[in-house]
Amino acid sequence: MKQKRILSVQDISCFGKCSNTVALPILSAAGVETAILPTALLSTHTGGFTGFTFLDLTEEMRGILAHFDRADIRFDMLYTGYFGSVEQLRIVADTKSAILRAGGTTLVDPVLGDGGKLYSIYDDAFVCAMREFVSGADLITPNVTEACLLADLPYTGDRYDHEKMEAILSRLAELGCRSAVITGVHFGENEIGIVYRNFESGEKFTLASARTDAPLHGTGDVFTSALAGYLLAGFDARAALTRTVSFIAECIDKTEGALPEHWYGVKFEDSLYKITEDIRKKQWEDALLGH
Ligand code: PXL
Repeated sequence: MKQKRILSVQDISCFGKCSNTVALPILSAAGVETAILPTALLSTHTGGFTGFTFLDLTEEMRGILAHFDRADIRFDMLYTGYFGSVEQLRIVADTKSAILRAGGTTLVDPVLGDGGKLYSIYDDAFVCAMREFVSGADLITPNVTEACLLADLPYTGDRYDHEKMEAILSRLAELGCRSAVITGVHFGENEIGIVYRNFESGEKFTLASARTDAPLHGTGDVFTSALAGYLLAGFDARAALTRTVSFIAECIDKTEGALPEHWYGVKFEDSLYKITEDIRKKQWEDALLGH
């Protein structure tokens, strides 16, 4: 299979393990050629650090995308995460079709907030702009807070509630994305997982693993990066999500063993081998079956 190429559109937080500093190693472990379009440069992420620096890169983004276009650089997947402004969402929406190769897909992690709260740099106008941005996305990966914000429904906690989840999903379908994975859903006391729905085919399932009590910053970024890697390797949604959930569970286990020093993010490095192994195994199987 020809090597896949992805564009990861999110900030660079120099320290703290999120956004592009986790997307690059995880996607590389998945064998994907990874380019970045940084939205901002921060000294650290904003989840628990104070006094961080923040350089907005909106103008640079225009220049980088224009250069990609002149140089005919195109991608198999556009993967977006943390944006700095509504204007940045517009810049990427406007160039989306030009930078994707034929058959290219869009994976949007609609980073807005967590624990029922909007992240400090965002406001209602940004949430409205994100609702528009997810329209036409092949897959979105909101956590429960973000799903409620997109659906314009009140956040009542991360606990799974069938009626509430159906209401959220039907609003997400109305926004025009093709499929959604809602992450960080609590199934009972001891399980955490995801709810998947494909709005076109109707495919749906939930997956869960043992629950941890430590809400770790950047878990969503590690999750979506691993998922992008598995999808680009050719796994279908269920197979990709099953492996992603198991990868995250191992990463979180390792992080918990390193608390409290490692409070700022997910300790994913020791588990990267799992992604490489899963993908190698699939390649061998596909080669044997003559795919
Ligand atoms: O993980 C999402 C994220 C990404 N980038 C920055 C953040 C956050 C969440 O707080 O602060 C800079």
